[in-house]
Amino acid sequence: MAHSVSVKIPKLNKTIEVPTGLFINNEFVPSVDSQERIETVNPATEEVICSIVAASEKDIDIAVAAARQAFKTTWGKNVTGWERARLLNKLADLIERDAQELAELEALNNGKPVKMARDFDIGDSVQCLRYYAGWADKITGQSIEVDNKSKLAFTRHDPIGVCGQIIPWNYPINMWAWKVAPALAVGCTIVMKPSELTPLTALKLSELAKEAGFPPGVINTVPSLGPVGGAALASHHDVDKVAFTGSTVTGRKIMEAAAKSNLKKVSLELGGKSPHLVFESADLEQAASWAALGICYNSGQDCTAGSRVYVQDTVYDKFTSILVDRVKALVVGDGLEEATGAGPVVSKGQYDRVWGYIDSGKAEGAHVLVGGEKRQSKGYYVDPTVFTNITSDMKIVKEEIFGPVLSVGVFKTEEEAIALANDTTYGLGAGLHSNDANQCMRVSSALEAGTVWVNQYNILNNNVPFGGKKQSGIGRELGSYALEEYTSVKAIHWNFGDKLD
Ligand code: TXE
Repeated sequence: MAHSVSVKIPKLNKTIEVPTGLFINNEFVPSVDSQERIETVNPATEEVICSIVAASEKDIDIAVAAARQAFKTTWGKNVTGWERARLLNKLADLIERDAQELAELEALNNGKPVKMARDFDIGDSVQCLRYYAGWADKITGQSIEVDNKSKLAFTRHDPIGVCGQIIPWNYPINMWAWKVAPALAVGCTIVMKPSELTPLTALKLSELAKEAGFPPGVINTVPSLGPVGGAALASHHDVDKVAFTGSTVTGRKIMEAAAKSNLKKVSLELGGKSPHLVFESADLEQAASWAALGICYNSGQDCTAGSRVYVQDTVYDKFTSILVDRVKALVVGDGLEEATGAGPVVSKGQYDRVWGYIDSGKAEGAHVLVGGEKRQSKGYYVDPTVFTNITSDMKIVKEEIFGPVLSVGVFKTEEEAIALANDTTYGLGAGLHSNDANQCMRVSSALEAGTVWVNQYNILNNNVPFGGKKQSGIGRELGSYALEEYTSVKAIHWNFGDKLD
């Protein structure tokens, strides 16, 4: 069977070849022992785009062996930081060259607007690769004086080895770049398992990695069902580290599998139920714009989606009326249309899940301020839905929905606002809007979250760390902090003269 399929890229009005095989040792190959295929679907039309090979456990073993071989020979042994940087920069250039094509493929498979995929997801990924290219020749340890002048200790930050990377479907290109760039910069090799819902751009990026000149086995891409390929990576005895972004439920399984196999290093970026506080001194127009963006961006399929907004009672009415205007202004439609601000949610499963939450909000007595009605047309669309009259025990307030569904509550005092914000098992993001500088400092210190945004929301930078507290995860991505996730510190104690009696 051919290892590629022709896919029509509508806006560029051309047909491209999308690889459909497993990418191992720089070649697209079939499974060695399985006929299983993954069907990719366009969530705007519900039509199948194409089907691709699904990796079996045996295929994962082969990919891990390829990554191990590259780590032991070419990549892990002879390739300098300069060369790693050159290749990362080259890959960034190729992604930039093909940005429109990749953006359209992403829009077809994920549903998000093309311009968002191109200008944000891809733009940011290119920057991420270049940022870590900058680190590749700057991995340094310390030299440490010890208690004897004839001795010295020093540290080396060695690449940890073969990394299993399991990524989700909400930002397929971004999550690929966030995982791949720091791992490659320090000299690790990779077995990447993209989400079974959105594997197409990861396969296209693998093709570009080969074109950039990465040696065989450095990046291997094995689309597979989570409980097959993902679980195999997490429990593999020859994988040194697993990096995961996805649900807290699956994160727990991955940690358990790591513990039960070889105690591999684990980093987890999991779910959230991020609070957004609006105090009476805030610029309400701005706060409403950020709150709307916080829940509508990427159709709410964002681990830091600001899904709980709490507003001070004195400005509640004014704020909610501006918020309704902002939410209604958003154009929800096919990601291929120029005017679209948010696309459908990614899949039938996610559509049913989000509507299940909307129904539960109604059943539990919350008030629908805007949205909450199903469309009768094709496509997995969910119009932004805002609930008020909420209580802390409602499912829509407690659980991650991962759709454009916002709960708005009210508070009287700063203490109450902080208590409401922190009343969650999650701790990924949090936002606050206030023009009182002391209050901004006090509240941002008190919020239990890995990232706090003050007078803005959901803005990330490649040089600033990102990750969660509580059940939102372990470890940090981005910035220099991510390098620690992919290195292992070795202490060397050197004796250059001391003799035993
Ligand atoms: O997630 P999963 P799903 C949350 C969000 C969403 C919910 C369910 O609330 O509604 O999770 O989404 C792989 N061993 N987030 O079911 O299962 C899977 O193949 C190893 C938040 O899609 O966590 C995919 O590659 N891997 C999140 C990846 O895990 C397994 C982004 C994520 O899928 C596996 C996505 C297993 N046993 C969903 N089972 C965020 N933090 O941004 C599945 N996978």
